[in-house]
Amino acid sequence: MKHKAGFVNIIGNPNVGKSTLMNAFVGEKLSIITSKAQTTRHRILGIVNGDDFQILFSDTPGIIKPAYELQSSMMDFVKSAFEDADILIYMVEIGEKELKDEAFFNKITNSKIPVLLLLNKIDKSSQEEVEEKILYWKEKVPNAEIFIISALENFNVESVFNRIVELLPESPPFYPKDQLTDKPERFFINEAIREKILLHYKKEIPYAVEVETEEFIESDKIIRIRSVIMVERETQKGIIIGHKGAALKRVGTEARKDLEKFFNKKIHLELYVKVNKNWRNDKRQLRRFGYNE
Ligand SMILES: Nc1nc2c(ncn2[C@@H]2O[C@H](COP(=O)(O)OP(=O)(O)OP(=O)(O)O)[C@@H](O)[C@H]2O)c(=O)[nH]1
Ligand SMILES: [Mg+2]
Repeated sequence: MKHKAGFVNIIGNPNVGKSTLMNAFVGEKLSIITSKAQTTRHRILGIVNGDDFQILFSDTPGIIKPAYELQSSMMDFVKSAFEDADILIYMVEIGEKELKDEAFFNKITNSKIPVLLLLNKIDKSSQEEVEEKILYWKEKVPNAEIFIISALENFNVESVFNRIVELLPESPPFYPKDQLTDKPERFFINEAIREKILLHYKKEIPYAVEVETEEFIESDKIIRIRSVIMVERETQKGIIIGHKGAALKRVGTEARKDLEKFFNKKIHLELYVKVNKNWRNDKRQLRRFGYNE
């Protein structure tokens, strides 16, 4: 049998469920998920291997109009996902309209490659509403094949997967067949910590935070990790730490539990907080944090 392989890139507005879908396809928690917009900041590869196929899923940040350098870098990841896709997944959720960004939306409607439009979160919706939305999207994106899904409840995800396998071009694998992602271990540590910050802090705090792992020492029984949580202002540092350090402790405990599952090993996690003024607009620092293609 001929081998198939290709890039299947998931794009759409913030918070529609792109990361939930990629994790469902891969069967691992590669991408963090929260109810806040702009949870995903990077392009994250999730690889699914079969005997005669390899699918390279890319989760990408939700499409926004960038207001600062970090967000511009996030949109560069989206652009790159348009460039190398063999199949595009355009995800929308029940109740939303087309992308506000016209240039990106035109790229979808003028796409030369197959577009699968996934209408997600149908678990939140009535049959009539779903039918009405299908008609709406057929007219807006006539070149797309439409699927209704619930990424959260794993409804119809398998039909989409089977269709992807049919559409994959013939190609040898791009990555070793036992590889799951292109990101290093430290990336997933940073993300696990950032997820807890998105979950537990309000307003601008999560958007002012970047996490960097400075130490990762693995022995037989335990992994020792030291990570720094960077914020933009002194007041934010106080909020992250909380009264007698309780808030920071909670982040550490919850992230450690997730990481113990992810690495399947005991973890010792040390966290500290540092002010790093204006990192979100500093191109040199953003590069160091991995915000470049
Ligand atoms: N009810 C319902 N909720 C869903 C579904 N899929 C995702 N969600 C929820 O929607 C929220 C956003 O999910 P994510 O997967 O983080 O969305 P995203 O598109 O990756 O978001 P960004 O990374 O911020 O662009 C989370 O609270 C999910 O639990 C679904 O099928 N049904
Ligand atoms: Mg996401």
